[in-house]
Parts: sequence; C-alpha cells; structure tokens
Amino acid sequence: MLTVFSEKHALRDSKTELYGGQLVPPFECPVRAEHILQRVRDVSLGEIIAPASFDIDRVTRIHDPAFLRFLETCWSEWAASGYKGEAIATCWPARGMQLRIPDHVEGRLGYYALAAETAISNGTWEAARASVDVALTAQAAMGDGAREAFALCRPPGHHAAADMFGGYCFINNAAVAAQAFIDQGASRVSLLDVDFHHGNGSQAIFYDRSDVQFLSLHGDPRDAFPHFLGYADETGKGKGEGFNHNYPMGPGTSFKTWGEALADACGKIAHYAPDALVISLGVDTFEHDPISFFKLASDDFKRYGATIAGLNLPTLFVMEGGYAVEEIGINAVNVLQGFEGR
Ligand code: SS9
Ligand code: ZN
Repeated sequence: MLTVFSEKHALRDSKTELYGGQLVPPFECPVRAEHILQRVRDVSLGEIIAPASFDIDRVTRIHDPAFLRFLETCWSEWAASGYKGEAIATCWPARGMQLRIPDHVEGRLGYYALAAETAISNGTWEAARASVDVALTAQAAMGDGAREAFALCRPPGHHAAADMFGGYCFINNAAVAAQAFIDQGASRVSLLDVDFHHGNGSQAIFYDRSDVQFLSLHGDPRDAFPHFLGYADETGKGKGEGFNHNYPMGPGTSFKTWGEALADACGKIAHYAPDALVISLGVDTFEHDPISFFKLASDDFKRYGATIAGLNLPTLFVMEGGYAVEEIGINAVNVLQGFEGR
C-alpha cells in the first residue's frame, strides 16, 4: 500500500500541554510520526511519497476561512503581544455569553478553541497545512486508481470542526479528504473513526448531510474526552438524520466488545454502499495507551484491519491519535497489514 508522508510534520513541535493542572511535554509529539514511518519501512509496506501542495480552496470546502486565517496568524500575534509561553486558550464563550469574535488574539483563541490542552506554537500552521496535503495526496492517488492508501498525517484532525481546533487537531484531514471524494464524483462516502476518542469535529461537519455517513467507536463521553459529544442518541439532523452512528464504550472495553461494535458499524457501511471509505485511524485504543482506557492488544489491530478489508471498498487510511509512542508504529501498521491480508 502507498504511504504519503511529509517531513514538515516536525514543524508541529509544541513544548507544552495543559494536563492534570500541569504544563507537560505534549503527548502528540513528532517522534510518533517517525516511529510509524520506520515501521512502514521495516515491513516494506510499499512506496513512500511526499505530498503535493493543494490549494487552500480544498480546505475551505470544510473549514471557515476566518478560522484558517486565525490559525495562520495566531502564533505571530501571540508572540507580538508579549506573552512568554505558547498560545493556550483560557476563556470561552460559555453558556449565556456572546458568540461575537473579539479582536484581541486571546479572545479569538478562546472563540476558536474547543479545549485548552492544545497550545499553538511556531510552525503549527505550516505542519497542519502539510498534514492536509498528505491526506489529499493519498486521496488523489486513489482517484488515479489505487484501491487503498495510507495518509501518515500529523498533526491529527478528527477533533477539528469547521471553526474549532483542539484535542491536538487543527485541520480535519479526514473530512477534507472525504469531501474531495464527493467533489470528484462520489455519491456517498463513509467515514469510520476508530480512534479511541470521539471524532467530534468530523461528526459536526457532516451531521446534517446524507452524502457522508459518519461512524465512531470511542470512549464514552461520560468518561472520556471530548466529553460533550459522542452519545449514542446523536443520529444526525435534517437530511443527515440516520447517517451518524456512535458506539460509546466504557472503561476497560476489550477487543471482544470493541470488535462487536466494529462488526455492527461495518454492517451499516455495507448497507449504505459508499463509493469510498475513509478510516480515521487512531491507535490510542491500545491497552497501554497513556491517556485512554480500552484494552486492545497489538495483534487485535491486525484482526480488525482484516475486518475492514472485508467491506471490499476503496479505502483511505488517515492517521489520527495513538500515544504509546514505542508501539505506535507496530499498532498502526498492523491495521494496514491486516487489511492487506498479510
Ligand atoms: C486525557 C485528556 C485528553 C485530549 C486528548 C486528545 C486526543 C486526540 N485525560 N486530552 S486523538
Ligand atoms: Zn484519540
């Protein structure tokens, strides 16, 4: 299988994450992508190419232009304002307050942030742009006839909504790629999110649409980030009613339970009969992930890759989370090898 990878991921190298009341080195760090790339090489998964550069128009099919301008200019404005640390939101338009976009960078940070763990730092925008180019290049390869491809994206994207960043995500790579399939003539696309965390951004983007079916297996929002979306009764609205499927699962969930949810989701995908399948591939479902609570073992990733292959659909894998850095390459590539029947 083709892998698309950009060295520019390393420009996303924030030094601080607000975690448990402390500023710690971010879980979402450059070495993650290096380990995955190394594993792709070690198992000879296939050709590895650098991305092409796509026009911003592809991204504005999904994201608000003013939000993208904010991401682009946030760091320089923050630095110019004299703050000593990285750009971390500290105030929000909470219940009963105004949804007006302020002028000061601190106000705009709060307006566009969905959480405070994700600091914006020098190079973040450039890395996020390269990450979506990775997804679009892999998607384009499939337009040219490839049956499957791996977009080794970093930073990840599935928490990013049309005008919100957070949960380590800035541009929703999987959503932009799904939209590209539609814009190139697909009638229906399924977006299956197997990251441990609910793909709140992807859900919100496609919630009122019937041309992109969204399915997510994740830690129950009662207990897990992003906490305020991802319940089973969120089924879509308007034309999108019936095209959103959430599978929240509790602490300690085993592969048996998780695999049953995957089988159910695959049944819904088969029934929908999409022209293409996009997988938001997070491997933070791993039993030793430091910030998650599912119990998948490394071999389970191979097994579920084979289940996804059983759908027999053109499939684009887009890298999302996974924070057990030592095993991230094995786990992510196990899914791809399982898919290939290796
Ligand atoms: C855990 C806090 C989690 C954000 C996680 C984002 C994952 C992106 N106590 N904070 S895949
Ligand atoms: Zn995650």
